[in-house]
Amino acid sequence: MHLVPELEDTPAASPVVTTVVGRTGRRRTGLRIAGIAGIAALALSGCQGQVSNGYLPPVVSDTGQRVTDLWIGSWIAVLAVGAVTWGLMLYAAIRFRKRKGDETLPVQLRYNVPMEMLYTIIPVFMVAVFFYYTARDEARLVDTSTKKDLTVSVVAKQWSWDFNYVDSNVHETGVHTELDGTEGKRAQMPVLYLPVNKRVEFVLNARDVIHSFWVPAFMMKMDMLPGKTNKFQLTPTQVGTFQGKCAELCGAYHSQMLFMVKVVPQAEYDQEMARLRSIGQEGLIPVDVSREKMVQADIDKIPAPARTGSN
Ligand SMILES: [Cu+2]
Repeated sequence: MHLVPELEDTPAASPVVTTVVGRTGRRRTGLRIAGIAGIAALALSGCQGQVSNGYLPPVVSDTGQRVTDLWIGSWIAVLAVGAVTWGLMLYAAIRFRKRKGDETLPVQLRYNVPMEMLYTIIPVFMVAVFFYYTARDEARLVDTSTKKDLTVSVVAKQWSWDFNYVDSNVHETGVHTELDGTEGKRAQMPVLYLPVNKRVEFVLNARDVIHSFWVPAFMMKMDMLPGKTNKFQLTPTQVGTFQGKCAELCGAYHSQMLFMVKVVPQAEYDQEMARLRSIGQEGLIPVDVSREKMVQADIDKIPAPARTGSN
């Protein structure tokens, strides 16, 4: 930055150099302004939500509000802590700044027991508060004791998804959709149908490596582990089409391990079940085609028709 005026002031610097430096400097400033404007525009336009919901997507499931509240509460807490910390830093920097002619050090606080206790107890207390609210909400989000209306056994595989509609005894099997820019590729993605306002239990398994079941709009995500069964329940409360994706790096085409979620009225859901039956996708794809051997306790968690073989 200091280079520009120095060069311009020095008679030895040739006019050519001066112009080049001047122009580059201007261009650099221009680029910087454009960059900042770009980032600001991106930040403003990229946000789906608003301050009131913490820039999260709108709530479309029964658990969404809980996640939003935890998120907003955490932000309020960290911003309050930040304001106090920045305030104290600023206060210390001004109050104890070096004054002209004053060569003495301010009072040095060393091994000050009350001070050290204070800055140990306060952070431990803050972490405890965060832990309490997180643990409380997580316990509710993974609670599967409520009566469910239907069960979907989701099986992840490199790099797609199988959906077993346990109660209707039909399945959807997805193949990896290679998104190469060709028109209509997205329409080939596997689609998970869910009836609106019905409590769904998702039973999650993986055939090969660790994947993660994630529907961003539901604000819920859970790991899918080979040889292990995970579960959670959720009620979609709004009709619509949402994106689903794998949220655990699982290999070369992890980023293309995508699916769509269609939350539809019960009648439309029943139609889809009938359609799957009519095209021969009756029955469930057993989890025993998985690479990993499972322990009995985890096999027991899988709805019976989708379990390993029948021995
Ligand atoms: Cu994956």
